[in-house]
Amino acid sequence: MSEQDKTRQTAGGRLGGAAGPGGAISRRGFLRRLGAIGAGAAVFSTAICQRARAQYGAAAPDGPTLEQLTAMYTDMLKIRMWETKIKDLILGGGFRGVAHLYVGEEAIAVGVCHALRRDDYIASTHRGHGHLIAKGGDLGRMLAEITHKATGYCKGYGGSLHITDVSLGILGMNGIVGASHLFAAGAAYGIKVKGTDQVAVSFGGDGSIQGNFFSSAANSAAAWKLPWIGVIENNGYQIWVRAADVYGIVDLAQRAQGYGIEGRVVDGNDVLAVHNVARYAVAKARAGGGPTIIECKTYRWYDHYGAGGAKIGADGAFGLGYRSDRELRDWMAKDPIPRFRAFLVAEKVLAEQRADQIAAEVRQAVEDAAAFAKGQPLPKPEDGLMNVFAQGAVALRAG
Ligand SMILES: Cc1ncc(C[n+]2csc(CCOP(=O)(O)OP(=O)(O)O)c2C)c(N)n1
Repeated sequence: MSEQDKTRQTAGGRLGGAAGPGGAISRRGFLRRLGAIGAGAAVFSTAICQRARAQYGAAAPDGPTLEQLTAMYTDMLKIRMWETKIKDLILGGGFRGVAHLYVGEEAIAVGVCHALRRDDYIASTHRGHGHLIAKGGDLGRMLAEITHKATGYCKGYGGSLHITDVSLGILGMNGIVGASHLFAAGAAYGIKVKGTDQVAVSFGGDGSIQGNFFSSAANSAAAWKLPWIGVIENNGYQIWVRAADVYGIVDLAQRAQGYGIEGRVVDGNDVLAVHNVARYAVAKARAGGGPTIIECKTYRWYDHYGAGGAKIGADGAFGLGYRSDRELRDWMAKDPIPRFRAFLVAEKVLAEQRADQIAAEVRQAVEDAAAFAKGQPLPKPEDGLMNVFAQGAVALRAG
């Protein structure tokens, strides 16, 4: 038995003291923590354990290591601070194009992507910066891309909506609502044909399950037992339309049943709850158990999109009237980041001082990314056709 295992056994789920960096959070500790978050009391009880099992099913017996927990916290901060920088650029008026901000939903991207390997695939949405950062996307190249610089991910031609890094398994952001599901199901079909144990995950909003893309993806994944995981980020709105006004069901994961797929509903503002159910779905898919659909309940803090030059209260900025301040404030009080930090500190995974230090390091990394992007050149107009056709397929003509 390793020292780490011994610590886990003797600590009986308590992460403090004996468990050092690299140690693992025990299942008991994890389940106790689910209760602590839910009931506001750090008391482990069999009832909590049973409820958690009922909710999350056959989750992996061991939770994430302390290093993984710290990395998850770091990535949540990266998403929050990087996107806050974009928001500031938008409101500052110096931003060209549009960006759909993910602030408030960080726990989903991080909970899911930290259950994946580098060679697993994700297919993302218009609101995808968070997914990309959680899968390892480079903050500087992403910022260069969304400010249309030549060294950005798409050489400055794609902007926010098309950032892709196949070397990290990122099949791209996508402005076509629902298409992500089809991309990932296609990748999952490829995995099945190749016979590897990779998985493919699609993210999509509550609006993404309305159409043919989702239906084709889910139906094919069920029929062929593909290693596909469809993550529905239910933030309650499709632009200004309330999900509650256009669905006859409350839990969108119920749709899974109609395809013969297992559906799960999880608190999308609880990174460990998301992570636990994602780990379960990934392990199942790797073992040939087929697809899972996971609905994560969450909320986006900012309006549907931000556009350069827009003013507060106008379309393309923040503070429109389609939702109440009260609703927004209630959800902001459920901010997934302080919630996770409080857990990490209470469980002695991080000291307050170390948590502050991580925040300072991330803030600096975002400033460095912004300085990098600012200093990069714009694409040359004469290079415009270079990335349109396969090289040599169409001869370039002068004049
Ligand atoms: C196929 C398609 N139909 C319509 C649109 C216009 N559109 C852009 S975002 C959006 C709403 C998406 O809502 P949801 O899927 O819930 O994601 P969220 O923006 O809430 O993250 C719509 C209808 C589109 N981009 N693609």
